[in-house]
Amino acid sequence: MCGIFAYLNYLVEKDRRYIINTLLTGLSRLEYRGYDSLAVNGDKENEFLIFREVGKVAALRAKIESQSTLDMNKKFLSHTSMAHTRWATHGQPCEKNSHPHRSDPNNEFIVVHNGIITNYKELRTILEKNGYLFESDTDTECIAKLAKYIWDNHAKGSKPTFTTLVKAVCKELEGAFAIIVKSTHFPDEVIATRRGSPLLIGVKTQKKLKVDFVDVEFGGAEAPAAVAQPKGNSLLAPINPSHPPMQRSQSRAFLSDDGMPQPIEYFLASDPSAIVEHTKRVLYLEDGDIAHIDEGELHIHRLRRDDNMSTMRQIQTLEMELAEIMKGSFDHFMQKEIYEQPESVVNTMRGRVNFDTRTVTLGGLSTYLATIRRCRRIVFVACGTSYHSCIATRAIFEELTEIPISVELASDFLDRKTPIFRDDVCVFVSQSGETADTILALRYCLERGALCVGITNTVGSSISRETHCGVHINAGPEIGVASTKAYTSQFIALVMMALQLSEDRISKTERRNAIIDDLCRLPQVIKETLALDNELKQLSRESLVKQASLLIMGRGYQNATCLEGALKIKELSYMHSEGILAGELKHGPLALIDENMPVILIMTKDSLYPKVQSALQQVTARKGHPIIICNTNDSNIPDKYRTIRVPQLVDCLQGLITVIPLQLLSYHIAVARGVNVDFPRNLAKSVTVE
Ligand code: G6Q
Ligand code: GLU
Repeated sequence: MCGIFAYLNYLVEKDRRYIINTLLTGLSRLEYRGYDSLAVNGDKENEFLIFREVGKVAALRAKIESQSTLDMNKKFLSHTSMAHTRWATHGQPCEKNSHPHRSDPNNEFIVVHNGIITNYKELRTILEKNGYLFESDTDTECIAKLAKYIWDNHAKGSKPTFTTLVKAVCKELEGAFAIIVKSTHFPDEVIATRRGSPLLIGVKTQKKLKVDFVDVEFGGAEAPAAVAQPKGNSLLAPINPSHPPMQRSQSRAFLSDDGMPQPIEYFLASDPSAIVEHTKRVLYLEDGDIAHIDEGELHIHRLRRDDNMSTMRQIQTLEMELAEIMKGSFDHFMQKEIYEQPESVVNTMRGRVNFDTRTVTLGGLSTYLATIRRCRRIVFVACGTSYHSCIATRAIFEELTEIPISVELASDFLDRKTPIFRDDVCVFVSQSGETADTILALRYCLERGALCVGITNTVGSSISRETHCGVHINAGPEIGVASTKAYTSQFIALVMMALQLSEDRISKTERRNAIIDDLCRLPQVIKETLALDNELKQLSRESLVKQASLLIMGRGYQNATCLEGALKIKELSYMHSEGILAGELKHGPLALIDENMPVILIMTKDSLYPKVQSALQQVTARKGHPIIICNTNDSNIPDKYRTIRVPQLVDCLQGLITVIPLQLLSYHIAVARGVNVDFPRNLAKSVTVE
């Protein structure tokens, strides 16, 4: 999700100014990922100084520089420090929710974290029952408190090692995380571990490394179950004394010729963009790796041997320069975000869809479910792409909930002064959560007593704060102005909402199960669709880039795809494009069709397939020659048509797949036209004015 950075110097003297500047520069390389809050700590006789500021790195820098009592010239021969830029998922963007989070006022354990701990509520309940007082609203804080809980529950003389302690903590965590932990009990040591979120280690030495790998170490004390068992008595399984703490092997990679510790610096980060300017020698941690740095040595541990995982971590050389790394191997953020969709859809569903029990739990709605089920109607209000995600899911909402649904463009909704009543439920969908039209519509509905639900990608945004309840789509920061991964995550969040609302309807069970089963397939099916990229790049350059207009037609669940695809084409390539409901063709748009008008027709297998076939005949009868987006296994399409074949999903989810070729086509047309893809003219990422 966002940005972690840590810097460790061992036998390499640095003053506090250098250390803090290194941390701040590291954060600024990650800043594009988030904009929420930052915290930096510098050591002082084994006490941690923590600085926090909400907003850009510059604000944090200014805050630190204003600390007149801070001796920036103080030198440290060895030192460990860490920093974090937060993309809030749990808890408003504010100082108290900034990282690092601590176990207690003495900072016995402090943690920076990327990701989402999905069982944080359960952990927090247990820890609070045991007297651990929380200071923040984040999921992260339970990691620090859990570490102290485990530490406190081991008698003097049988305290766990740092590695064993963190292993015990990780065993209790569910969800995705990359964390870095420091402790006053283990001064100048650092533990870093990951599960589902990236984390890598840069190594910088004055002498050439002897070998280019680090052995993974196994065995040693099995991490104990650390907290309450289901029956609630929170017994701590003491670490079995017959299993002495893990043996420390030599990290051969970093010993100098005479076997003595050598001066070394480590840079830990969630993205190579924060490391590359210091060193190109990096080692990527794998899920489940527990990296322990102590006295200049790096040890990598694992809970247990994993047969299909290497027993060593190669030290690699980063080839890319900083500029490219910010976008990874992609040329634009939009392209990166299109390709992130197999992962972003997983994050949207993480901890919410249980594919085994086929249940959906949206914690943010739980206390309002009964009210929403009894409402008179559900009114969706949004703008642009977010509006299209509502159009895309309107039919499945109606089918599963049997509640009347209306979908409104915020500006028109306000212009009409649409009647809204106390027994209405109004759902506001907004990636930024700051769109002025949508906010004004929200306040209009609040004034009229409706229950207001927010679906946003930005915790702490105006819409997420002013609505009664809501769902965070967890798509991660979307930098490109043209919305792509936010669209598919909004789409999924709304489908999840419809699934949860209908879980009490036995008659819908079979349909719900089919949808949930296909949500499980989604990441792989998106990957397969992304594999069409080169074909689409060629198509855009051969047939579309020079066109003046492009019509995109479909109906039913694909109507929204046509609208969204047309918007992408317009806003990225400045080419006119229009999404047309195929059923409306004969009511006017058919007049536009001739042999020169480019048409894309979406004809995927669903109940409306025959009707879309007749639209195809109407178009071809006027010498139209449409490109057809159809399913891979569709053998009814005559060879004379250019097809874009995509995997089939259940009808109400198919739009998550058919939109991807249109995202890619719009991207390639824009690139071919030399448009600034990430920042198209006249547009802003968040339209905060009416
Ligand atoms: C589409 C654009 C734009 C956006 C709207 C609504 O690619 O990003 O249409 O969807 O401006 O923005 P929010 O979703 O942030 O309210
Ligand atoms: N879930 C944590 C929080 O909300 C970390 C979010 C992140 O990855 O920045 O603080």
